Amino acid sequence: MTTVKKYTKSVVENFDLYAPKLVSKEEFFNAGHRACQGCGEALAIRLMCKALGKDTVITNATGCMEVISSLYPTTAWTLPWIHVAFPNAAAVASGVEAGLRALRRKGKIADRRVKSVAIGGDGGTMDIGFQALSGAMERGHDMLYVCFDNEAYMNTGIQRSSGTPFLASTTTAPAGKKIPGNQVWKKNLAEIMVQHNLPYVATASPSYPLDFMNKVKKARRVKGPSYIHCLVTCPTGWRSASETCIKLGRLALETGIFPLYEVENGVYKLTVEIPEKRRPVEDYLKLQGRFRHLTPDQMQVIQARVDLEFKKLQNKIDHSVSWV
Ligand SMILES: Cc1ncc(C[n+]2csc(CCOP(=O)(O)OP(=O)(O)O)c2C)c(N)n1
Repeated sequence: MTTVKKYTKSVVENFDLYAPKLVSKEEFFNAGHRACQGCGEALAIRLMCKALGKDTVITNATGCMEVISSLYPTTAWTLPWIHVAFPNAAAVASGVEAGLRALRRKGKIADRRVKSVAIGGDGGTMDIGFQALSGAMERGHDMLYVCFDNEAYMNTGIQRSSGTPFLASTTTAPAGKKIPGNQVWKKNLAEIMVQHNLPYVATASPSYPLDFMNKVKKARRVKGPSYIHCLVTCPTGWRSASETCIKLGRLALETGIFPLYEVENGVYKLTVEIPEKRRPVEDYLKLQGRFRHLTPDQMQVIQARVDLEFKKLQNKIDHSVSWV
């Protein structure tokens, strides 16, 4: 079993990436947007933009972040930003990248690297935008895709998606007499992206801001396709107190429900230490009204699945081989 690096050691090793004085004070996603109180997604977008810097074009699939950031006649964005339909953010971002390349080749724009970045929610990424995402990644565009996974179609009223956890109550899979919430296990999109042989894939959380920004910077440097799967708290859909936004992200890690790792050219590595004795999943579930109906037996079923998935990840960390 490989030893997991402590976060502090990682900070030391990557000092140039982590040092607060190198974190831009410039804002590219500004205050005054209409996100809910305690929205993890808005916080994550702000951090992502700081890490990306100004030479970036954002393509935003329809969803919460587009709605809250672009109420006519205002905008929270100071980066070039394109709002596109629900299913095609990856397709448009790949077109942006190809267009920039053509203009540079013809000498019509400065010979400077501008990163094309697509963003979408779990519905826009894992369900309806999946075909566009898979195609763009497979074609090998020099672009980054970041999925902000709040685990349901939140913008339109908390409908379940393939990112919704097992047994969470949503408006289209409501816990009641017939069913105890969502009936299927969450899709592992980070793993599906690894299977596209991408040079860089990572999981992230705004509860670990330096780790997240470090990953965005790494992905930005990759010359080719990269993917980051960012778990973000949604107090409205998760029925959680807004002040637990950061705490829930930490509990997701400490329980092993959402480990933070990266996969560089096929090599898996945990980037934030997970306690040797993980916390029980109940610590995470009990803070969220969407799991309020769970019985101790149902929690045990979830615990067993989390233990299994964690073992599978640890196995990949121990045995993965680089393809470069
Ligand atoms: C083709 C199409 N189907 C449905 C919609 C309606 N719609 C807009 S946003 C949205 C939900 C977005 O969910 P998600 O991608 O998870 O992002 P979130 O709002 O949760 O951030 C839906 C269903 C649409 N705009 N276009």
